[in-house]
Amino acid sequence: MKPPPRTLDANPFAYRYELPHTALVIIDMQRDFVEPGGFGESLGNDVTKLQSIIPTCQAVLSAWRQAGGLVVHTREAHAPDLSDCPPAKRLRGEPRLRIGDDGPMGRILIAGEPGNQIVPQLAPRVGEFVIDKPGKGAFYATPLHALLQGRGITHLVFMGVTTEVCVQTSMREANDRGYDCLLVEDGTASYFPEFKQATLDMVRAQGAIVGWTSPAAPLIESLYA
Ligand code: C5J
Repeated sequence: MKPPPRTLDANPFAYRYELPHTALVIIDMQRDFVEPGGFGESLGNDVTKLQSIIPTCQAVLSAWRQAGGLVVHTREAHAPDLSDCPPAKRLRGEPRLRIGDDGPMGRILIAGEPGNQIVPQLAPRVGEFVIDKPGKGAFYATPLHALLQGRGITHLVFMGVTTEVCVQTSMREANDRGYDCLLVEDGTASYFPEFKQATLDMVRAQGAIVGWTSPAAPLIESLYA
């Protein structure tokens, strides 16, 4: 028998989803962005802001796994020969530490390097999808859309970092492809709290123009309902 739809209190109004048609997408919870001693911190960012969401992400992930939902993890990752990294992307940003350079946890944003791995607290499990993406968005130059379409996924729940860069870009890409998206407010973070707040406001403005937002608690409650 088909499981009933689930509903939770969200902003700007209730979010309704069916678990078999919904995927949890965790964006770029990689050691280089989140951990002390990584790329993010070496650029002068306060990584405690990103670390603080790990327990919330763990709680949602655990409830999602228990409910049997599809899980997708992404990593911002380039090929070692940088063939998938446009020079414009590499040349912008901090000149002393560019994509492909040797950083504190291996080559910056290169697939397979220690800093490119997902933090151990949120490590992917067998059967979960891990998408390496060369862009900020999870759909650009990746098999994500085909994978989701193949599984009948119509709704996406987002968590991860950073809110205004890779999370927001991915959510906008998903919205344009027809997915109904929810962003977990306390499951996402930015090095710049004002950018996070602005993103939450932009996403849910004008009747959920990009999607919905909600704290983790009602989402978890809906999973256990
Ligand atoms: C992500 C970035 N993951 N800020 N990357 O947001 O460059």
